[in-house]
Amino acid sequence: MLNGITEKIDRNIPLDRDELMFLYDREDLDLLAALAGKMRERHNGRTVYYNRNFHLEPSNVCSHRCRFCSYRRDSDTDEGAWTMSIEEVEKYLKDKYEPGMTEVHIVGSVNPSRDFDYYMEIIRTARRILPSRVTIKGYSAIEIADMCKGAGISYEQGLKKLMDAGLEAIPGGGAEIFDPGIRKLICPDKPDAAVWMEVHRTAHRLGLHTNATMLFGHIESREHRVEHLLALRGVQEETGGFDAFIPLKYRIANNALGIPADSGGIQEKEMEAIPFVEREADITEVLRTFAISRLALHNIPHIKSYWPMLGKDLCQLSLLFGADDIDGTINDSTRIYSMAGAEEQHPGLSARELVFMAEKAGFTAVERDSYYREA
Ligand code: V47
Repeated sequence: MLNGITEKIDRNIPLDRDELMFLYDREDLDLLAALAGKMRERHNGRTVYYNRNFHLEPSNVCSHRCRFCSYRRDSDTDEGAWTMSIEEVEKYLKDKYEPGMTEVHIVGSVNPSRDFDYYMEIIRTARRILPSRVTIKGYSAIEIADMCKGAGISYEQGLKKLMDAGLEAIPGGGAEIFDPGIRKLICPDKPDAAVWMEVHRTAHRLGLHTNATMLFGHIESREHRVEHLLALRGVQEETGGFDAFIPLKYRIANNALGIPADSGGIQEKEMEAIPFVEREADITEVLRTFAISRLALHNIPHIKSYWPMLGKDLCQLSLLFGADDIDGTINDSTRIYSMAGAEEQHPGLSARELVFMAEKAGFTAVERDSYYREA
């Protein structure tokens, strides 16, 4: 089977489910590195992309009870909850923006006390405050679906309004794992895969650039991951609108999925029978998953390795397993991953440090904008 697989990779023919599982289950990581390296080289040569960016997280109050999330709070009165007013958003943007930055990444949450206009006003404010070379990338497909539902408008109408306000790209969040059985166990009230995909299809039709993610290393199997990748590949075949795929390693701290069901009081009664996660994916599984992602998604140009989630070392190593993008400077502006136990409690790196990471791993660092043009 291996000869056939190598030939397909050389000829850019998509690998099928069995071939991907055959590779995933092999012991020899070095073979996966070599095959994924071949495909990354065809797409991106020896380039590693990075950008100068920061995040805006206007609220962590969210009506979805995703069991993997350490960040969400039920209501504004809970300890650790925050919701910014538009004035606070404006002040935050002015404080965090530094000359040379090219992207702001906005994470929405599904805050039941905020409506479509609040989320639209955030985008409008960002567009007003930030220079035009800063791309506004914001709101996951799930957040957009919920906002549109709340406003009683279609995804197309909602996206058009957000685009009029200044939205230019959509991040890849909310995809989690598409398999309905696993999805029900880890994020029971989140809209399903079909909703996530329909928002992205609509966005692509309207000309928005978007990314895709997969949350892995919890209770899903390798088969579930391969199915997820194949579903994304299918959407990409239809639309060609995904720029990058980001495999997100599940981090275990401070969330219900990482806590034993018998630890008492933390899990809701009806969730007692639900499996929990004892340990995070080890380094070999993470690298394997990067390689398989690169190989499965022959039609998505970039594989992003997100250092605030993985830590710098693992991020750097993943460049040898198919990743070609290490995201950005971040400027200590995201809390989702530090709250879930990621190594960097105040994630921020200088552009120099990102270049160093890429070059020490044997690649050429290129600063990009949100559309992978040289910045
Ligand atoms: O959908 C939440 C994940 C995602 C945990 O498009 C967790 O450039 C691990 O979408 N452990 C949101 N992961 C983040 C996201 C993203 C990140 C970086 C770049 C881009 C991009 C998009 O974060 C969620 C969920 O899958 N997440 N909690 C956790 N405990």
